[in-house]
Amino acid sequence: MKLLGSFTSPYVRKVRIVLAEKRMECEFVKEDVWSPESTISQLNPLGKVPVLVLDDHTPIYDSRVIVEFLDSRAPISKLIPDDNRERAEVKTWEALADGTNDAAVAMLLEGKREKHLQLQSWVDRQRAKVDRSLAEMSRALGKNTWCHGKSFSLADVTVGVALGYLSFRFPSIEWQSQYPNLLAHYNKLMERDSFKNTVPQ
Ligand SMILES: N[C@@H](CCC(=O)N[C@@H](CS)C(=O)NCC(=O)O)C(=O)O
Repeated sequence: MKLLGSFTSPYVRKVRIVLAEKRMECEFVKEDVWSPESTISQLNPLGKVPVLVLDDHTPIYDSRVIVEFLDSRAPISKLIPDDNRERAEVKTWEALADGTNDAAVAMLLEGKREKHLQLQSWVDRQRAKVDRSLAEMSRALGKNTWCHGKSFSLADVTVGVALGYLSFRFPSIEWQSQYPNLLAHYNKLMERDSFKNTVPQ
């Protein structure tokens, strides 16, 4: 298997963390999707990473499909529950965290446009999504040890990735002081090798 991606993408980091948690070997191939030389669209018509290429050359995307595939493939450290209702709850956490990343990425890309082309109302709309998502993550985590149930799951992976991405790209968003329970959770996640070894850079 080969994973195509970048070291900065939060969606790629999610997959790398899942691979590490499940102790799965996978070659990493650096792919710059913004380069004119990128051939990623031959594997994923959407032109996005991550893409997991299986040994028989079948490409799998996007990150949600990849992590579900990996989780079902190896029985150790199950990250997505089998029970239908519980699985939906964990995947709702994933949708919330991925959506936070979507909004943050949209803000980042808008900020890269020429100043006179940037639309403040668009940035504000994305920022409001980030703010509401952080509030919801904090509320739903409460004083619990894990985001879902009694053990580490994909919910924790995705929330940790989203918080890490905000710290990396938007240090001015001070979620750490606003939501001490998210900070404590993030610090706990950062003790895991899977998180430590995939810090965006
Ligand atoms: N929903 C996708 C999002 C993937 C995504 O947006 N990746 C970004 C990198 S952070 C990308 O490849 N963007 C290139 C583009 O939008 O053209 C997933 O979960 O894999």
